[in-house]
Amino acid sequence: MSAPHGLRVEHLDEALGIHVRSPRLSWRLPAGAARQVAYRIETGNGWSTGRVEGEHSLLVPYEGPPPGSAERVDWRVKVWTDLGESDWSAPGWFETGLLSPSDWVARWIEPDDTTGERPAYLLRGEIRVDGPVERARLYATAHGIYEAWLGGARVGDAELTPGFTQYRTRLQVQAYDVTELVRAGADELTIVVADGWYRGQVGAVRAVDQWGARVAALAQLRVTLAGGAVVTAGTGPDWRWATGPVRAADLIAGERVDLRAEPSVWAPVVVADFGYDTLVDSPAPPVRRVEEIVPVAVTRPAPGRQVIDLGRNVNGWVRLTRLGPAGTRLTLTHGEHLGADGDVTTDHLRPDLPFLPEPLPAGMVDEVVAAGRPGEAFEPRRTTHGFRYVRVEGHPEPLGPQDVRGVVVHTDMRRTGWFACSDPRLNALHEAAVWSLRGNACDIPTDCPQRERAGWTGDWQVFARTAAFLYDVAGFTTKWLRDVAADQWPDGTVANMSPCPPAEGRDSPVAALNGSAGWGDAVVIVPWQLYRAYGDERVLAELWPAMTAWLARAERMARTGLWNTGFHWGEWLEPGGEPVDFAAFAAADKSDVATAYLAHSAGLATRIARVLRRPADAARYSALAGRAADAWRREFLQPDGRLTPDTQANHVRSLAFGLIPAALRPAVAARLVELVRAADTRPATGFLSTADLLPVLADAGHADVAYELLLRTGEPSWLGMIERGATTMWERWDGVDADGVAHDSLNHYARGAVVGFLHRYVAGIEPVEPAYRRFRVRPRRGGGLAWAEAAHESPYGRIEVRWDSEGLHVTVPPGTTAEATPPGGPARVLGPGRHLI
Ligand code: RAM
Repeated sequence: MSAPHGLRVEHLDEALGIHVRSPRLSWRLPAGAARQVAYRIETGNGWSTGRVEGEHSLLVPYEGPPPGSAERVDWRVKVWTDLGESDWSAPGWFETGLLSPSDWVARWIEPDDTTGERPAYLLRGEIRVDGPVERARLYATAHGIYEAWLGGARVGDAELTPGFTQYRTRLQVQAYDVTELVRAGADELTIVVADGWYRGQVGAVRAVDQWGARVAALAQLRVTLAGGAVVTAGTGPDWRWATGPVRAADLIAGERVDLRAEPSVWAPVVVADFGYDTLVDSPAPPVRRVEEIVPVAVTRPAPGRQVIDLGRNVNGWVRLTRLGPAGTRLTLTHGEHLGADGDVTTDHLRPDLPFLPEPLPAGMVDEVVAAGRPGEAFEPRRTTHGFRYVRVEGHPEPLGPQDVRGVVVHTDMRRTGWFACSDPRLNALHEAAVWSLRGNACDIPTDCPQRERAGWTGDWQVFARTAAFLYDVAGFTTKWLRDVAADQWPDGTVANMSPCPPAEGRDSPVAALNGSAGWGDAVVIVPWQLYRAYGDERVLAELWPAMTAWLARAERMARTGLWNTGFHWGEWLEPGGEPVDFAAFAAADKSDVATAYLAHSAGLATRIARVLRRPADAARYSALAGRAADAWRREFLQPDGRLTPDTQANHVRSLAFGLIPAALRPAVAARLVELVRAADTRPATGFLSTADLLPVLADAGHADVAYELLLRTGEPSWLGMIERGATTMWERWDGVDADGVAHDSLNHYARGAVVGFLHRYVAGIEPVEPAYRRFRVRPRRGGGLAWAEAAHESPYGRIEVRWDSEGLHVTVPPGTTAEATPPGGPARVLGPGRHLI
């Protein structure tokens, strides 16, 4: 292939319905080329860059005529490289959605339901198309979650649309190519709407009706006929609604379906005026059913109960294809763990919050009544469960693995990172972290897929960097950051979770729990990690107002330089450190954590300001970082290098954030080693510093101790989780205790950030310049490993690293440079191609 390839628009594989008028275009260099010297882009609407000198091949802005609504722009690119002038690439394209409120002729409609029930509603209208269709698009969204059917066919394969955003100000519209589905003549368009996040249970307290007490839908069909005429149709006053087989559907509680039910009487809809101002596109790929799992076992722990075991913990649902005779009522209870009796237990998943009178139900219970029709199946696509096991009650027949599939559901991100080594236990640990990411990327990055399912800022703050190695999370994270910004209070407070349900936000009884250091800092740290991984400057510019508002608040709260006011989660969940008395926990001083984060985030803001060419801001944030670091040192660092508090976390954080003067770093690192030894060579860190524990040890010359910790078994340790059967990472080090009893969530990625050590230290791949344009390959061998390898599909192409008895194998993608350090040898600069050094 002598042409550029892998064309992309923004961070999307399919840029249909975008609202960006100047989308950024990326390509990969022709095979065999090492360096680009110039490029030329041409578009179908007559724009040409001419020959542009330089190496830019990522996120080059389209600067042609601003496209109008529903406009498709084809583009192609050719490059000049060390091989000479290339051919034109195969064409790429992007297509805008409905860009202006005035493009909408469709009206918002609601089912006029006064029963107080929460079924999935069917909303139906007739559309008429006279003449042969050249191109047809459907633009759709809902209050609730929806899917569309045109004629008898499902539109698209996205699930849980329109996705979860801060609906108050941002509601995503999906665009679908329905050219193949629209027929000349009359047809029916049906929108099925269920509660979803909009009206169903959300957040830590599982409040309902957070954005409204009614569901609604908005859909507009735009058909271009063969002659060029455009026909538009959509939801409106002539539509009707009914209920169907889905009697109730809640993302957390579960779904109840009666397959015998015929649609109720069709009644007229109500037209509502929600306007079109909040409608946005999604920079992320949609949620899909991405994989199916064949169960590994079906057991019968008690009469009438069958337990299906998927063999691993996932997010999604099951598809059951044997439902029994008509009238059979099946109850499916999903869980992550089995009790001593071999039956599913969900006790550990019941939210037990200090201000609730009693723990809430765990939810995740589906119910289906069979109609006895041949070929019928149950697949509850309007709920999600975090589960490995399903208890089926009420089935008259024995079930086998052939009757069930586990359906894995998450944002359909591209996989970009892999790791393997000679120790299968580490490979299992890596796999568990990957599955925790997959289990918690359901349109938003969640803390866990079963209990709160909330976009906790702290959790993505600690994991985003590792996630960005494993999957392309650029669009997914950009989308979430827009909600973080939308949720920000006028005083700069960043909400605990985004999208933030009103029940947990500024006007809620728990308002004071928002704005914690380490959590709110996600607004600075996460964009920075995106920039490093993908080279995206626009996301930095877009989030700049939000990050500076956050820093301004912290600066105000840290009047003396020390951030010793406000509520903070602190290090959170150190072994044995769960808050017993929440009031005492909330009142406890966490200024060591908060001040360290202020220094760190202000330091990142300095670097971000430089990227954005804002020298005055860079100077300002550099001074702020310096003041916070000084205040931290005055309060927590003794002249001899002793720290208060004398915890692993404090040592890790201060080393990782560069708070320790160079002369004292060896002493602080040595004390960290002592603390690790005193803890029986085990981690004693919580949420915030676990990811940095092994890296700071390795950076300080204690890679041997880092490896010992990594390979430690028993509790607490990472491999201890694997030994006790974890297939995803646990929220607590004792997620399953020595007696086999489960505690809290068994699917929280936060502690899984340790696999970043596998990528960046064991395999040794780390970006030096954004998007891995220049990257380091510096494996730190140890732990008795005979070999290790990793690959990362970087924006420029695939990086591969392997070390073994032969040496260090490195594959450097076109357009990039590696600084590779072979065992014992000095670093060498490597250009594109394969190397063995
Ligand atoms: C828990 C969540 C989350 C964490 C917060 C502070 O309830 O599961 O992981 O960020 O607390």
